[in-house]
Amino acid sequence: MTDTVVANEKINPSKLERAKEIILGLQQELPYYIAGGSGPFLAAIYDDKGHLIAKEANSVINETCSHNHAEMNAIKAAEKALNTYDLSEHNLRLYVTAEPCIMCLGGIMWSGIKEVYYGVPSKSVEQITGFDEGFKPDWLEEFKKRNIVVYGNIEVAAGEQVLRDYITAGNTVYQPDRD
Ligand code: AZG
Ligand code: ZN
Repeated sequence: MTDTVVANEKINPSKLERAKEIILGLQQELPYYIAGGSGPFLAAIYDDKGHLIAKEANSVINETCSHNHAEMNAIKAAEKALNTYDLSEHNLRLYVTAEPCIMCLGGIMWSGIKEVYYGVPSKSVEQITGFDEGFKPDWLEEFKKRNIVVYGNIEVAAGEQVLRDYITAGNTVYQPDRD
């Protein structure tokens, strides 16, 4: 499935090219993190000069914490590295292999991250893996109201393949029991 790029501003070709390069790189690295016990999502935070501030994988299983999504881990690492709970003055961009879930949208909102770029859309994550990414009505518009730029559906095919491989290899789909 090839999705077209979505954005909550007029698409800036240089931002999109940079995002493609970074997200494809994250998708290529992700299998090594999975082989080491991480979950199938990877996030990186860069500053406006292109310096890498934090890069973290999902560690729900290997660190036994339901909050440990890639985005939450990367935000926490960036706040520690920069010694602040408010990242807004640092003008940071978050790049992640898949669309943020309902929890991570909240985490991003509270962090002061200025721009979000994601790979595989949630509907595709859900179809491939069975994870429940949550309800997120009009979140691109809601982020726009808060001056948070979002670009999504970037390098989708490569990201989907990593998720398929995660499932085919018999890895855990961590979920609360809803029966
Ligand atoms: C997830 N989606 C994203 N984007 N990142 C994670 O770490 C996740 N865990 N489950 N769904
Ligand atoms: Zn999440």
